[in-house]
Formats: sequence, C-alpha cells, structure tokens
Amino acid sequence: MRRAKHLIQIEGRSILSRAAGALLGSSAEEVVVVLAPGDREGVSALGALELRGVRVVFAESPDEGRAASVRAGVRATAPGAAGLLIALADQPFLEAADFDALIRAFGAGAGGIVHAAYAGERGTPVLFAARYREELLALRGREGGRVVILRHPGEVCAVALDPARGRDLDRPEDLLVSRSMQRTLSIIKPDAIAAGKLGGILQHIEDAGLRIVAMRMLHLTPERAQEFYAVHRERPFYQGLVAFMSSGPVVVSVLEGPDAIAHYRTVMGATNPEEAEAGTIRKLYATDVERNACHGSDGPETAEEEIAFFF
Ligand code: IDP
Ligand code: MG
Repeated sequence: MRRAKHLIQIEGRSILSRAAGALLGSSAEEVVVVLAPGDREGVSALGALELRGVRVVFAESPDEGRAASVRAGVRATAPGAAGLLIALADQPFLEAADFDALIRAFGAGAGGIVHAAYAGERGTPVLFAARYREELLALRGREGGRVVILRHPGEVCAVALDPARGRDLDRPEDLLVSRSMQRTLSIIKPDAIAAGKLGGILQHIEDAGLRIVAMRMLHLTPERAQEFYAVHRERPFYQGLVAFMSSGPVVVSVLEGPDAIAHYRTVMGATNPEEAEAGTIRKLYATDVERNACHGSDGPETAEEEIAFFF
C-alpha cells in the first residue's frame, strides 16, 4: 500500500508531524490540523503533539478538494481569533520562526492578508485577518485561500522567507532526492536474536519494501563492537552498548531500495522505543533505549563505511 503523502518521513518524522510541531512552537495561539475523514494514520502520526495542544478535525467532505479542508479548519478555530494562518503539511522544512515572521508582520499592521514569498513569488503559509472568515467559509471545490487573496489586492502584504525552507514536496527535485536508490547497513541486535525475533524482523524489513542483498550472522568481539560504535566513545552509554552488542550473535545485512537509508530509519523507529511510532521495529521488538533490536546507518557516508566494515 502506498503511504499517503503527509505520512512521508523525513529524518524519522512524518511531514505532517514536522509541520504541526513547527506551528506549535510558533506564537500561534492554537493549532488545528485538518485530516481527511477517518485518517487514523494521520492522527497517530501526530502522536504526542495532540497531548501538547494540537487539535485534529476532519475535512467536511473527502472528495471535494481543498475548500472542504479550509472550511473545517476555519470552523474549528476560536471565533475571537484575530487571524487565521493557513499552512500545508507538505512544506516540512519551515520552522516556528518562519510562522512567527508572518504573525509579527500581521500584528504590526502590515496588511489584512500576509503571505510568504519565496524569491519574490507568492507562496504559503498565508495569514488572513478574522474579517475574511466568512469568505474562507464560502470557498467550494478546489478553491483555496488564493481566491480570497486575489479579491483583495490592496490588503495583501508579502513576507520574504528562505526558499530552501519553504520548498514543498511537489517539486520534482525533492521527489528525485527521496527516490534515489540506496544501500544501508542493518544489524539485528543480540536482544532480538535471543528473543527469537530474527524472522519477524526480517519479514518486517521485506514487507517495508527493502531488499536484503547480503546477510551474515556473527558474534562481535568487544573490540569489534568498540570499533563499530567508535563515534559514541565519549558517550556515557558507550561501555554498556559495547558489552550489549558483544553479548550474543547479531545478524548484519545490506538493505537496498529507494531512499533506503532514511526509509529504514523510519521502519526502525526512534532510538528509544518509548518514543518510537506505532508499528515500527523498535516499538514492536525493542526492550529499552539500549537493547533496541536493530541498527541502521544514519547517512550515505556512514552507510558506505558500515557496509565496508562487515562486507
Ligand atoms: P541509533 O541506533 O538510533 O542511530 P544512536 O544515538 O546512534 O542511535 O546510538 C547508538 C546505539 O546506542 C543505540 O541504538 C542504542 O543501542 C544505544 N544508545 C543510544 N542512546 C542510549 C542511551 O541513552 N542509553 C543507553 N543506550 C543508548
Ligand atoms: Mg546511530
């Protein structure tokens, strides 16, 4: 099954959760996320953000297009709000400071509609004064906030943001980057092997679309484990980690696939299983932050080094 776009992961977080998290960190008074009706995966991707105050509502009609999402979001905001900032999940590189720049310009009276501009071109997010609430609620079909912007040229003000942070995932170059074929190193750690989870984890890896192109079971000596984790030499957990990694057999493998390095990190979940998303290997099989079932390379250079370490 193809994952919906807002669940695409970057550095271990869905783009939805990245965007909502950045908004939560901004000076916006409330953050409302609009999902398609019944999008339970979207809800679970938000995870702890809901506890921190992000509110989830569902679009009014799944097939109508953008207007139904705008209406649901606007309706869910407090009627007393001075302004409504509309942002998209597929701009996952924007930061709280970017949203704050729009909010500050709006607060300073720059205009009734404040939009982001990238290298002089109008873009999202867009902040509408509360007086446009009814016009936003009147949008239909594929109409978005643009329609309202075009109606009020005299009210519009641009705030320049860094185009690198404003890029969205629709651009071909972003898709190209995220689709490139890669290899990554996987280690199934001693805790998982001892618990009889090797088969389950390998199945999980294959089900995630990663191809196992090389594989070996071996027992790391403490010296080899030290060498493998040398980057963590100064960390307080280093000695324990080395003892754990050399405590029993491991299975090392090379995984191949589109965007394999980041994809496998996503499939594994966060280092600490308590923070790992539901359905990830670490959530399912890890015991704690040390005995966390698996290893995956964290970048192209480390992948190359780590593959050469074993193969
Ligand atoms: P990663 O495996 O997700 O890349 P790293 O930060 O590179 O995480 O840490 C390497 C390994 O060291 C982890 O997978 C885990 O086994 C162990 N580790 C990381 N942080 C801690 C900690 O705080 N306590 C104990 N062990 C840790
Ligand atoms: Mg690491």
